[in-house]
Amino acid sequence: MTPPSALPSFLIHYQALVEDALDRLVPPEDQPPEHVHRAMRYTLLAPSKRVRAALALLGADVCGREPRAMGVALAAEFVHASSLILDDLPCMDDAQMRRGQPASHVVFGEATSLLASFALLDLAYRTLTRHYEDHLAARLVTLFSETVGTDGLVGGQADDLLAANREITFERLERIHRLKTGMLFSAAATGGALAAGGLPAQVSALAAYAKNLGLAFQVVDDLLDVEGAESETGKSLRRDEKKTTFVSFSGPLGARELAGELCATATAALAPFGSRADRLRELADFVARRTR
Ligand code: GRG
Repeated sequence: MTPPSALPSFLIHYQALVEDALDRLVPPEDQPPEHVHRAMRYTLLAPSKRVRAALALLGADVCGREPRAMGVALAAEFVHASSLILDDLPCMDDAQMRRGQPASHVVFGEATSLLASFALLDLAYRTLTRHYEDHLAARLVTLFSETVGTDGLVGGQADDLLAANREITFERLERIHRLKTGMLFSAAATGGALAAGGLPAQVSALAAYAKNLGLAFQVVDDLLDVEGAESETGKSLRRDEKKTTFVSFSGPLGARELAGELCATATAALAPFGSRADRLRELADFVARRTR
């Protein structure tokens, strides 16, 4: 049987493809401002599962045109890296480790980390406008801006910070993580489908899949915070003691069950694609069982 931590082979293939393209898009370390470029490359190119890029490529694949999604895949990874740098700052989660190495602010300081984060976000939008024809680029830029803004990652993070040291309802907890994690999963998958010329029904099916998968991903993240090993996850753990999490709400068994249910809801949305969506099903299976 495959060990739970094993990455699906398509994910390993996508990692190499995506990391090579990201590497070529970020200015080299010896180009001024060197320290900002170093910080950008440090977090962006560190080991990552590249799940969001995979969602974009697979979203386009089920619509029949996988290569069209590379711009969306890269934009999703730029946004994600930008958000990780911010999330780890002392004024946010104050985390010391990320992607198997000291967090950006620990190495480069807060000012450089903030600049690197903004510059990565800028590259996300620039990549979309350079990869796609005007009409599609405008649609994708709008999608990503709605994903990042106060109805997306920023909104989720803001409420997550307000909720620290407080008991919150399950509905509020779910909303925070739908915004913080689910929105970018959904933007990646639906953006990939839009880039591939997917039909509205295909885009909606992928949105339903990705938003449930995103929430399942976060539930498992909460489980890993309690049960995981820092050597495997590569990031600071046991950081959630002051937070309401899916584990503090439902206990480890309840959280595991919830993750399984969300993955089942996610994969049910793939029915219209038939066997063409098997790799998206495999990704959901990996998310439910992951240990990193
Ligand atoms: C302006 C971009 C921007 C964001 C501002 C800071 C912030 C608002 C939001 C934080 C969003 C965030 C970091 C959510 C956590 C999502 C999550 C589960 C991260 C871990 O993802 P993995 O495991 O990481 O896919 P790797 O390293 O494998 O890519």
